[in-house]
Amino acid sequence: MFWSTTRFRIDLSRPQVMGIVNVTPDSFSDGGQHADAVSAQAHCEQLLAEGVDILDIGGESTRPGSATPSEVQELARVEPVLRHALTLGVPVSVDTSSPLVIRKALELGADIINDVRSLQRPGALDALVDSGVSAGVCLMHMQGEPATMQVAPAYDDVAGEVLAFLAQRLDALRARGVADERVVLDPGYGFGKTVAHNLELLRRQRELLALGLPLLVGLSRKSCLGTVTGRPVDQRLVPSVAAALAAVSLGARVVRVHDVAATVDALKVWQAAGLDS
Ligand code: 7PJ
Repeated sequence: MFWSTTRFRIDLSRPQVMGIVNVTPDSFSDGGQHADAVSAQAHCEQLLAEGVDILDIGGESTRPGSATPSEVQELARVEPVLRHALTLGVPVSVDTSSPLVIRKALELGADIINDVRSLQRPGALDALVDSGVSAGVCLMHMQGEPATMQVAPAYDDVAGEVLAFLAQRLDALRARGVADERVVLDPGYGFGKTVAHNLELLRRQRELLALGLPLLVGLSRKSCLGTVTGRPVDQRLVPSVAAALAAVSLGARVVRVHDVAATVDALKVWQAAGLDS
């Protein structure tokens, strides 16, 4: 199984580690943006040294309760880091829902658009299609919007509803000529889901393979791991690696993580044992 992107046809027969690069400037410090771009560029190199397969650059914090930056602000954060990342020889993904950022990222040569809103913002799917670039896409399920999604998440059948949503978004992309080989699907752990929803979704994750597309999973440091272990966010390395292995053993082909070195090590053991999804 392969993931077809702008410059790379990514071989998913080995589980891939997508490393998270957040570019969220310190709003309290003037000129912090430049400093943040430089440190994010250094972070890309650090992740590369740790064995990352794909870099994922994001300028919008989608943590629960967070405010959305303007598109221009988001682009200013992402662009210098994206330019640098594109020189490093690995596929580069941009974590964005903004039509402006999608358009500009594809102009610059980004390999993948990773959108937690599944290209539902007005103009987002147009920006992808009109670019003429055969970039990869990650479609993710979210109930609600980041500002309010954790207030009262509700489902009758969490796995069934996530699957139905992803199927509907996949159809929307197919209708615009986006080939299936460019698309991966993501259950969206933590996005409008209680801890019980997340755990049920993980247990039933294989049901999401029904569409025949690869799964990408992000559980790294998420609050459900904090609830299960009682650990604050800076002590969730072990829970995150355990979650990544669980996700891969339940069919995920890409794991989106903060702790690249530890995840790469864990997956080496999983692979050496000849285990498969
Ligand atoms: C995800 C994401 C995820 C995908 C974020 C965080 C919140 N993109 N962007 N999947 N999470 N595809 O990392 O805690 O789970 S931002």
